[in-house]
Amino acid sequence: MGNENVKSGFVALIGRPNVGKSTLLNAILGQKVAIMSNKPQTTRNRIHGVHTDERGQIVFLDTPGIHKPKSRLGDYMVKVSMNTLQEVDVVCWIVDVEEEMGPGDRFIADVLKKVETPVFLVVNKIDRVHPERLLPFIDQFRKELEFQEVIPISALNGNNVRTLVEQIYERLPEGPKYYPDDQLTDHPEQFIVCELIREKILHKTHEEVPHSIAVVIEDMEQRDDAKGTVYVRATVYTERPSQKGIIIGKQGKMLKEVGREARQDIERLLGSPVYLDLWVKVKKDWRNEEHALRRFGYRE
Ligand code: GDP
Ligand code: MG
Ligand code: K
Repeated sequence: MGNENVKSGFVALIGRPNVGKSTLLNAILGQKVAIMSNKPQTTRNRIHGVHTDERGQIVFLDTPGIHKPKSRLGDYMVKVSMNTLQEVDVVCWIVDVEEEMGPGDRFIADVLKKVETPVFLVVNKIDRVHPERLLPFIDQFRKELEFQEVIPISALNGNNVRTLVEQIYERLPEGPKYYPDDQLTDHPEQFIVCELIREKILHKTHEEVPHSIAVVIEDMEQRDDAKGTVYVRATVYTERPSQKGIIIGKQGKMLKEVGREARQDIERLLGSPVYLDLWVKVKKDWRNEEHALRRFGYRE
């Protein structure tokens, strides 16, 4: 994997339903992502897809939890999403130029006020309105929040999408590609599998373990059996023995439940039976050295 002079990072896409998030991703990445977006909502911080070219790599994350919570679970989801928003390099807030700003948008603005990540306002569907309506529309949002960039686009006809990608690269740090060039768009599964396992742990332990725990896929292959079982061996890295203890639980009960729930989600994702071999290890101080990579399940 060439790491020289390339940039890489994470971008969260947020916005109300139907503003054109999927259309935009397809415009950026081609049809490859469609597989992802059609999957049932199995994870709260899904990866949508990965853009790779000579400039580097952008990993797009979806954070569906960013809307007004109606339940404690919703509360939890906002929290998880906020953590993601805090950790990514750029947040793209996509809005539909034909939709007036509403309470949902104000809620998103309030959430974004609390994170330090640069926010781009991406004004979509500009093919639908007269250009003179654009500025007053943008001003409503500017009153609520400060944006690093405001980028009007049409995801449908591709207008200005290239500029958006350029502006994203401007904000990314130098860093290694998280996936091999050829592998990622075709095999984003490993990454999602990591996130599914991580999510189950955070959820089941009620956040007694930090969000920074890392899940690494050691091995993932389809077996030659009649059902095409996928064998997954994954290691959960924690910083302290106490965290390891919590994740394993009394007589391994917690780990068993995490494994079962994660396996069910992975089966749904892959459409085949899964054998999940899950391990927990303590690795002191990995956060400092390897935080950026391990955090999102990257493995050299
Ligand atoms: P999502 O729910 O945010 O993922 O939104 P979708 O990508 O599914 O788009 C919702 C609808 O808006 C679809 O019918 C799209 O074809 C349409 N759409 C998305 N982007 C544009 C655009 O730039 N212009 C127009 N006219 N329609 C768009
Ligand atoms: Mg969508
Ligand atoms: K980051």
